[in-house]
Amino acid sequence: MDQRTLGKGSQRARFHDGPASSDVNYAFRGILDEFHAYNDHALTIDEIGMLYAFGNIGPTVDAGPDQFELPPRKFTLEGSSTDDGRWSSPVTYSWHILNGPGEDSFRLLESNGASAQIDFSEGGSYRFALGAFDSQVTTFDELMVTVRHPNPFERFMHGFPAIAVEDRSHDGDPDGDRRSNLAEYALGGAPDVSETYYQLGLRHELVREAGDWYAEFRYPQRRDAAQRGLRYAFEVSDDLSAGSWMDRGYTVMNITPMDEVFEEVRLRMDEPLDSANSRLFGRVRVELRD
Ligand SMILES: [Ca+2]
Ligand SMILES: [Ca+2]
Ligand SMILES: [Ca+2]
Repeated sequence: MDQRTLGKGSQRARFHDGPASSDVNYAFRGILDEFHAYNDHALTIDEIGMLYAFGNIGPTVDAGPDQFELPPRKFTLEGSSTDDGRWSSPVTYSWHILNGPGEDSFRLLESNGASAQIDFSEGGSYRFALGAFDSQVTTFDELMVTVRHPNPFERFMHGFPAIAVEDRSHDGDPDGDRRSNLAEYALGGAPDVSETYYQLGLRHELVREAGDWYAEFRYPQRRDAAQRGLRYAFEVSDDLSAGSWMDRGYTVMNITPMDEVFEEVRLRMDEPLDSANSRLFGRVRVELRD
C-alpha cells in the first residue's frame, strides 16, 4: 500500500504509532481499511449502516391496480406500502389528484391509511398518486382510473351530495315521502325534501259537463322526457290497495309549459263518475328506459 499523508492529526488522534501531539504532518504507515469518525467517537456497526443511503430507504408504495370504466359513484382505492421501519413507523399516507375532468368531478369521502373512498360524479380519466412518508422520505405511486359518463338520472342525484351513496338508487326514498328518487326526478321533486302532493303539482278536481261529473288529474312531466327515456303512465284505483291500480281510459285535455324544464299534463277520465263509485284515486307511474 502506498504511503499516504493524512490530514493534520489532532492531539486526540491515535494511529498505529500511538498518540501524536504535534501539529505537523506525518506519514501513515498502517493499512487503512474502513474508517468512520463522527462527533469524536468511532461509530458502531449499526451507526455505520445508518449512514448508508442516509440511513434510510424510502417506503415502497403501491397505489393499487388501474381501474377502467367505473360507474360514476363511490369507489374505494386500496393502496399499500412496505418500509424498512426508519425513521419512524408506521408510514403516513396521502392521496393526491394529479389530473381529472374538473374540480367538481369527484369528492374524497374518506381517507384511511392507504385506502381512500371517492365519489365520482363526472366521467373521464383521473390520475391519482399515493404518497407514503416515513417521516423523512416520501415515495409515490400513481394510479389511473376511468369513469363512465353519468346518465341524466345519476347527474340529477349528484345534485344532492348529502344523500348517502347507498340511497341513490331509482327506488331509494331518503326523504321518506313515499316517492322514489326516480319519481322525484320525473316529477320535479327533491329527493332530500318531503313534499306534499300539492307542492309537487299533483292535482285533481271534478268538472261538470253536459250534466255529468268527470274526474280530472294534473301532474308535471319533464318536457324532454322522451330524450331522457322517461315514460309516465297514469293509473287509477278505487281503494288504493296494491292490486287495484289499473289503466282506465282517459283523454289528455292539454299540456301547458310550467318552466324551462317541466310542463303540466291535464287529463280527464273518459267515464263519468256516478253515485256508485264515489271514490277515485289517481297516480303517475314512472318508468325509465336505460
Ligand atoms: Ca424508510
Ligand atoms: Ca322521496
Ligand atoms: Ca321529495
